Amino acid sequence: MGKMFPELKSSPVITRYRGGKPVLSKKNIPYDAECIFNAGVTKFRGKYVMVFRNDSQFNGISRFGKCVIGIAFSEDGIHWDVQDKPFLTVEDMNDPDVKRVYDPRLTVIDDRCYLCFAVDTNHGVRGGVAVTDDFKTVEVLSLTVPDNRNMVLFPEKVDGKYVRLERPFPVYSRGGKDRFDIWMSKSPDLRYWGEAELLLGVEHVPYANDKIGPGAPPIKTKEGWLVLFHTVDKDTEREKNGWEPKWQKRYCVGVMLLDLENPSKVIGMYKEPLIAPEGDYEENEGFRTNVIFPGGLIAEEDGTAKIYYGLNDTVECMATAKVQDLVDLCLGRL
Ligand code: M1P
Repeated sequence: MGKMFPELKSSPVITRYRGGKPVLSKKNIPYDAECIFNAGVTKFRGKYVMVFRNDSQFNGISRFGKCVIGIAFSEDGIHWDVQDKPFLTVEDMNDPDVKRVYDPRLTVIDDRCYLCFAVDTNHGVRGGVAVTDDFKTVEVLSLTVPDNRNMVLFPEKVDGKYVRLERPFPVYSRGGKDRFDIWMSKSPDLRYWGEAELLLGVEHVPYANDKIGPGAPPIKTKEGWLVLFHTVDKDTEREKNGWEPKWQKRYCVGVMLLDLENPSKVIGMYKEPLIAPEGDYEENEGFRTNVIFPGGLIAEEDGTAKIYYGLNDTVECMATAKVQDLVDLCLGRL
């Protein structure tokens, strides 16, 4: 166990929408729903699109019997029109090995909408890349070997190749426990991936002692690719939390900037959390507690960024900041 970080605070550049209360929760869902969280959000052909994880059929202890990816559309990124049926389910995968689909992310590339998602299989966790043009049919382009997840795509090719961030989770070679990092790989066609390299190690984040992972798909700014990621610190002093008997992890949002031409180069990182769980609602309520899990970052024309995050594996929330402030934090100007 590394050092503990008892006091983590969000950066003052962040404003929680509705004081941190949800933009989407189970009460908005027209079918069986319990936990609505870890959504991917993008703007596609003039509308906001959100794909969200929905766990349902809670067993009363710590497990859910069902998990689907739901879909909602919005004119303003705040009020959501949830579609009557889920967007992607285990059945849609047509693969008896797949047991669960979850944690979707969205990236628009050349007017097509790409989905990254995780699947639990009988043989490990795999990361998927899929494409849709109408949010009715989905074509799965590739699935990684286990264990990998939290994949996000860059919104355009860099130096002629598609680029993704990902979070493999090696166990034997990293001491038999969580110690996971952010990697990058490239592809000529979004099907075949290679040129893998380490982007950011957990040891490079001063307020994490457990693992990190990509969060929202990167957005392009004049000074670099802006990336939100999640960070985890574990404290064995933390006891019962949420609905589970024991939950000792805290998830925060981190922010970094990657070189525009060579995105495997981190050119800046804010040394403190961008968003940390704060207050009773975030620290003590929900299925889990102390979890802020980013999945969407949208840059608006007025320079505002909308940051979407799952809270406590229970609801979906949003915060705002100025894009320039996020860049300045990374570059040590704020
Ligand atoms: O419960 C917190 C999170 O735990 C996992 O995150 P990671 O990828 O860092 O291991 C995932 O199950 C995620 O969905 C969940 O929010």
